[in-house]
Amino acid sequence: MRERDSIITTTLSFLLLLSFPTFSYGVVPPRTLLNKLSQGSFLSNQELWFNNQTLDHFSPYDHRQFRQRYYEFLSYFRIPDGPIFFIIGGEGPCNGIVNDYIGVLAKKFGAAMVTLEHRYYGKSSPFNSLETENLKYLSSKQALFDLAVFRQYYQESLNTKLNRSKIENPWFIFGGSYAGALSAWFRLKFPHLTCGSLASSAVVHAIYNYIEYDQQIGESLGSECKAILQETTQNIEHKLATNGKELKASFNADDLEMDGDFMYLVADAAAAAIQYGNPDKVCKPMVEAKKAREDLVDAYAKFVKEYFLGTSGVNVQTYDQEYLKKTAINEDSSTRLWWFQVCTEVAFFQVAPSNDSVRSSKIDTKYHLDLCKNVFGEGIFPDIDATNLYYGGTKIAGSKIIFANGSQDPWRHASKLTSSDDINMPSYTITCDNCAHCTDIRGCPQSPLVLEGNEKNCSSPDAVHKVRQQISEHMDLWLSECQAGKNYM
Ligand SMILES: *[C@@H]1O[C@H](CO)[C@@H](O)[C@H](O)[C@H]1NC(C)=O
Ligand SMILES: *[C@@H]1O[C@H](CO)[C@@H](O)[C@H](O)[C@H]1NC(C)=O
Ligand SMILES: *[C@@H]1O[C@H](CO)[C@@H](O)[C@H](O)[C@H]1NC(C)=O
Ligand SMILES: *[C@@H]1O[C@H](CO)[C@@H](O)[C@H](O)[C@H]1NC(C)=O
Ligand SMILES: CC(=O)N[C@H]1CO[C@H](CO)[C@@H](O)[C@@H]1O
Repeated sequence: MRERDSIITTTLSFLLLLSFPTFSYGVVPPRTLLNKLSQGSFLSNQELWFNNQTLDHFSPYDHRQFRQRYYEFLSYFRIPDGPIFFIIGGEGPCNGIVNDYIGVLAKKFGAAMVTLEHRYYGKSSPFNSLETENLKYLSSKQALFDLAVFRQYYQESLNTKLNRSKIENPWFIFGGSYAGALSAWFRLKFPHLTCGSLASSAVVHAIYNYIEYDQQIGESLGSECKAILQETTQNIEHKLATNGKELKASFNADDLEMDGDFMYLVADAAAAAIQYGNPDKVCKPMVEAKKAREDLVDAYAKFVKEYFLGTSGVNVQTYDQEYLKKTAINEDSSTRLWWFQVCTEVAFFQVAPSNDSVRSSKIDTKYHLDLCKNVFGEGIFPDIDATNLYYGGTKIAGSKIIFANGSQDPWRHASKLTSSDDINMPSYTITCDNCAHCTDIRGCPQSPLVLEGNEKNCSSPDAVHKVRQQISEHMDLWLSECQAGKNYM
């Protein structure tokens, strides 16, 4: 690594001067898997800093450190022995402790809440430039170690605050989506540091060609809407071949020179509606357009502009590979950072299935591999076998982990859908029409945020309620086993 790039302490002061706009919009491009837990209403958004995080946990020589942002919320905390709820920041800026269902659980259990921003994302970047060479410490393995180190630091600082030493509160760890996988993996790698884990929509199984994503989108759309979107995709592909410039302009996507980038945007808009529990947002206008014999491409362009780029505030540029090459830190850097994790660790290439796909067949393996190479350079491709070897995929040999998934969620096929009762790993699927990504934590719809993850607007509030009941019972048991001084495992 070049010396001038290894900023660490010096550049961190620079980073502090940058002020990031708070994300105020709802949805995030599904291909990035971001779950936008960082937006919406916060229980606390007062920034705190852990100054002494290790940059490389796996080097015996490198002792450089960086600053990691975190938040705490103590209003529900039963002093001094209440549990500590540790909420993992995922693949985006973490702007506070979100007022979702975890807050409801914290109140119920008298828990302190603390959340740590993921390394590199938001204001927790060790470097002031995100060139590929600087990204080599961006991995789930390093992130898990960050969590472990921070957990020790926070317990000690809490003890100091409470004027005591060597006391351990019972810890419980939470995460959704990629952070859900981290939540499960944290139990696997550091079982002595928590009493249990909630792994919501946890994508623990790295998959190379993730065709199940598009298949689930098709299923979740329902047969009528699916057929209309398939026809729409065909019409868009036809126009792309004949008058691409005008077509892209009609989507406000003139910037996307590569057809693959454009078709990815087209696919993601519908996927976002499904992934975050808003199927009507896409199906209602498209079914109406079909019935009125209106132009399907026009109707879809309107949906993309109003819902995906409008209400959800997605930036078209984040689909542009030229833009993804940019190394300066800004509010859209998460897209480049997550692509790096995709291109090195987890893949989840959301390719079109060879048959019956909703998305364009232009979105294939080659598109993804070319993107990895084009954006990050020669030799960057995902080694998912190594990832699954390290964590075990769906055969994860952890314990006291609750897996929860939504029936409509295209990510659920990368999660653990069956229970392993012998080692205390129950798995629940919440089934309803708008139960999708992280419904257990987020309620319905999953984006924009519904305060306290209210389940009232889920098509089956009962289904959500039942699973939440089970989650609460497991937590109660595992926390009390911890408190009784039993082995953490
Ligand atoms: C922690 O970080 C601060 C600020 O960078 C530094 O001054 C201090 O020496 C570090 N402490 C340890 C124990 O590494
Ligand atoms: C902390 O504990 C020590 C020893 O019990 C005691 O002398 C001291 O007054 C305590 N300080 C506070 C701030 O409670
Ligand atoms: C194509 O997809 C349909 C519907 O999903 C399925 O019934 C059929 O078996 C598939 N055909 C092939 C050749 O995979
Ligand atoms: C449920 O949906 C209705 C109608 O869209 C809305 O007015 C209400 O605020 C929603 N309730 C919750 C808890 O979000
Ligand atoms: C425990 C549980 O809810 N299991 C379900 C998980 O999801 C699969 C596939 O959707 C169902 O078949 C299981 O019943």
